[in-house]
Amino acid sequence: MGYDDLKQHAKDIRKKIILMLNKAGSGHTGGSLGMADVFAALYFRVFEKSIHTDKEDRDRFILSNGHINPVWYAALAEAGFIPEKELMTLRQVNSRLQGHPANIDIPLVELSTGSLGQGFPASVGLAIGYKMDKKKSHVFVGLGDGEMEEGSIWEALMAGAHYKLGNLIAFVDRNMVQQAGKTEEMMALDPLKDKVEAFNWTVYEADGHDFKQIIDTFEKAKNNKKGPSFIIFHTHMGQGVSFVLDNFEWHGVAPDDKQKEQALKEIEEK
Ligand SMILES: Cc1ncc(C[n+]2csc(CCOP(=O)(O)OP(=O)(O)O)c2C)c(N)n1
Repeated sequence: MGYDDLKQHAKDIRKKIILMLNKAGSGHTGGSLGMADVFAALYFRVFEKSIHTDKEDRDRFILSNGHINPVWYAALAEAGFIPEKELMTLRQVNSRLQGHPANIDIPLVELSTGSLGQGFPASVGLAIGYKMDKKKSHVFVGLGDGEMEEGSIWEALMAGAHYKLGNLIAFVDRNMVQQAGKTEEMMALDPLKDKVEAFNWTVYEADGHDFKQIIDTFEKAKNNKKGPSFIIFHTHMGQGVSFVLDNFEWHGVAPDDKQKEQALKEIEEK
């Protein structure tokens, strides 16, 4: 699939995020919009058929920063794994689609997450299992930069390198903001690349809104067999919608009806 098609999918994913969050009346708009390009690339290029199977040794994906699940559910609907109209049940009682990912019969949702700092260590465990069983499959795990303030993230980094997990690819949404402010003001992470390299991971950096860079970087990480890979995706919270852009106050706020209309217009025109 070419970059123009990917752009169209990312646009559709962003529109779905706006529509589902407006209907729900609550949820995480900023981070979800910011990762729409990475998720379009994941589901329409990077994973190809590797996770689209019920085989035990499929590639696995875990969303450790579970609060941005609107982008995941929108991508799953865009790729045909969940019915599009089900998106409008987000956060409703008895819906499969709750405010954070729940491993309750939703295709490709491997683990319930949302409590920050839990998904990444679990992905290390999965990768150790695949390595012990000599499987060729990969484990992918998405993180938030604010999430990296959790101590368990650094334990997982230690373990991933210790066990030389060439089958593990972690990527972080480096949007420089978190729930209540800028990451560098709340708990500085930089120099992030140096820190993760010091934990013996191979670290890549890429523009998380550039499809060529996103896909090339995932490709490099897949080919790196000597140990675990860590991708820093430089992104903008709210990418595609001017009044959400880089604004941490949109971390966990849903668009009202007027904001929904403006957001859909801007996404369409971009
Ligand atoms: C253990 C735990 N503590 C606190 C929270 C509440 N919480 C949800 S998201 C978030 C901020 C995370 O920041 P980041 O990963 O940068 O997300 P972004 O704002 O970029 O979407 C917090 C504190 C949580 N879900 N889990």
